[in-house]
Amino acid sequence: MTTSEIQVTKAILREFFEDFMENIIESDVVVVGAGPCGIAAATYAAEEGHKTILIERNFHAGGGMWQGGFLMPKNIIREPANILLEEWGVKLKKAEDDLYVCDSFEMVSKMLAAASSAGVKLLNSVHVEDIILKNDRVEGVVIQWFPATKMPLDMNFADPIAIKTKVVIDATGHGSVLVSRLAEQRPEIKKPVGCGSMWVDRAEQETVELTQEIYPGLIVAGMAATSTYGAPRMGPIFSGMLLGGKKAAEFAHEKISEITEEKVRIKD
Ligand code: 48F
Repeated sequence: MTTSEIQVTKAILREFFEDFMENIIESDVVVVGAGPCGIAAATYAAEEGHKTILIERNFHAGGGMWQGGFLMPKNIIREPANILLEEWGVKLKKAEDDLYVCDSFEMVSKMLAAASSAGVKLLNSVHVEDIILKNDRVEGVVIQWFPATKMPLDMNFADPIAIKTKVVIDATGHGSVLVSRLAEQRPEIKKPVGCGSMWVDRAEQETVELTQEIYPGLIVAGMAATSTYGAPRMGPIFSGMLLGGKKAAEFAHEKISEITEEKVRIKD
């Protein structure tokens, strides 16, 4: 049997466009940012049966997990977030008191494997540059190929496209990209202030507490929540991110149930 170049090209195009039309253009949950928080959020949302898209501007997913701390690829987790990682098959070694340590590449790869098994669709190399803000609700996001955003300004005439969803989760990390965009247009939403100085205990707890629906249709989670409200940074420890991601998925589930109930009520 011979394989032609055209067969390879056709297979890529057919699969990409079918997938995009069927699964991506309209979804239940869009998670922006594939760091620890975003991957956890997307996995739990998909496990609830929601059509879930995870968007990452880099070629690779994993965000801050790859570098561990001080560029040393060992990640620290504290109880009870170790249980989440153990469920995804990550090998953890007890470090100090309630702390565990694992290899960064194992944490990233096993979390991504869990996301994929749950049915999450990953759009990588895609930059989310805006939200769709209609009828006092976030209804989707505006996307562009990340390499296109790197073109020199005098050549950058590429318009983006949009995808629709029921709930958007801002898991973009320190930049709180979607909340920033919302704050530019809604005076009641304060501009993200950036995170405070390092304080592990408080930060780990507050990042989870601050994960919330900031506006109808938009949930802010993980480091994006910390930066939005000026809570302390946590440094190289990831439990708050995983627990924040889980909480964001629970909020998304509640919101989708409310939307579905509302639709049924209107129909009746
Ligand atoms: O930064 P990141 O890992 O955020 P997180 O999941 O976790 C924070 C920790 O890694 C670490 C920490 C210790 O716990 O403080 O910082 O909250 O992942 C954010 C991801 O979002 C992507 C970015 O490339 C990264 O992989 N991202 C950011 N802006 C956009 C984006 C955008 N506009 N469009 C698409 N992806």
